[in-house]
Order: sequence, then C-alpha cells, then structure tokens
Amino acid sequence: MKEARFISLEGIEGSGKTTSLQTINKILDKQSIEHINTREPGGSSIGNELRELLLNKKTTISSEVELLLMLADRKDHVDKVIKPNLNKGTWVVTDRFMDSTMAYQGGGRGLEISKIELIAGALELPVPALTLLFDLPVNLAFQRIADRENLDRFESEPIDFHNKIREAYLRLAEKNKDRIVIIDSSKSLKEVSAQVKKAINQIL
Ligand code: T5A
Repeated sequence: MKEARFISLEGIEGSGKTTSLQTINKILDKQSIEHINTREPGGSSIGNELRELLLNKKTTISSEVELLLMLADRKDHVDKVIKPNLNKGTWVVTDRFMDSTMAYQGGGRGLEISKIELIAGALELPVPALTLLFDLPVNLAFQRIADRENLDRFESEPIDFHNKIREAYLRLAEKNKDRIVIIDSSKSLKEVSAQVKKAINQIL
C-alpha cells in the first residue's frame, strides 16, 4: 500500500477550490486510491459548531479569539479526522488548512506571523505533502460569487481585506515552493482542471 498523502486546497473566497475537488476526486478514483474530502472550519462535529459561529455575521470577536477558534477547529479536525485516516492509508484532501490561518488571520487581520506560528507550533499539526493555491484577482473571484444571497462574516469584509489575503498567500507560496503549487484560477474551468491534474500527477 502506498503511503497516504495529505493535500490541502487554498485560496481567497470563490477561488474555485470546491469546484476543483471534483477533478481531484476523479484522478484519485481512477487510480483506485482511497481518499476523503474534508474542510475547515467544520471538518469535525465540534468544528461544525465553531464554523457556524465563525461565519455568522452577528458574531463579534477579536482577531485573537478568531485565531484561537480556527486553531481549536483544526486541532479537533486533525485528531479526529485527518490523522486517523492518514494512519489507515486513506488520502485526505482538505478544503483549507493552516495556510488559511496564515493568510486570513495573519495577512487579513494583521496578527503577527511569529505569534501564530508559536501557538500553532504547540499543536503538532501535519504539513500537507501538496498544497494547491487557487490564485486569481479578488474582483474576478467576487464576480463569480456575486449571485450568493447571504455573504458570510469573511465574504462581507471590504475588498482591501481580501487583497491582503491574496498577497499573503502569494508570499507563502514563494516561501514554500517545495509544497505549494499556484493554480491560475482566472483561466477557464478546462484550463484550471488541466493545471490541477498536472500538480496531482506529480505526487502519484
Ligand atoms: N478561514 C478559514 C479563516 O479565516 N482562517 C482559517 O484558518 C480557515 C480554515 C471559510 C471561511 O473561513 C475563513 C476563510 C473563509 O472565509 P468557506 O465557506 O469554506 O468559508 O469559504 P470558501 O472556502 O472561500 O468557499 P467558497 O465556496 O467561497 O470558495 P471556493 O470553494 O474556492 O469556490 P467555488 O469552487 O465554490 O467557486 C466559486 C464560483 O466560481 C465558479 C464556480 O462554479 C462557483 O460558482 N468557478 C468558475 N467560474 C469560471 N471559471 C473557473 N475556472 C471557475 N472556477 C470556479
């Protein structure tokens, strides 16, 4: 049995992560690779409750509390879902992981990266073997989700917040070239799918 791999999908709101999950599933199915799809926040049962709280526009919390809730969600997700699956040989594909915290709470909210790394460092979190960063201009991503009726707490933030997140993601990609592959998500679905296939094939 091949060692199970851990893959994360990252990007700003509406960048096409969920859409590309179908492409990834098809590739893994074709290779008869056991895999699960999961997400953050909300990958475990407690996580689902935290997700409600974190995405609800009525929630008023400081950036530090937001960080701690994201990390609590992640720790539970890792312990109950990610590690048990990897340990039994099942590949895990997660829609968002630690890079989201670095980009949103670090880049977007402006929390110090060294502080985030210090707290997260105590949690023994796995590092993905591959991270696909779906990158496109913020205005294009928001055009794609323009028909959504109720924007959540993050989607409702001003454009400048999302630009900072995109920039933070691109800095993370620059620093982690061995792990993060940038997918040009401004392209057509067909072209994005071809880029995703190429990246996944590299770890098969
Ligand atoms: N968060 C999360 C933090 O702040 N810190 C953290 O540590 C973590 C883990 C989660 C929120 O929590 C924040 C970040 C988020 O704000 P969420 O609901 O999970 O919220 O939000 P997203 O992950 O952003 O989900 P979205 O659905 O908004 O984005 P996706 O999944 O990237 O986009 P997708 O695939 O739904 O595509 C959007 C639209 O574009 C179309 C699709 O059909 C769809 O309509 N589309 C394309 N159209 C044309 N060409 C293409 N190439 C297209 N690709 C997709």
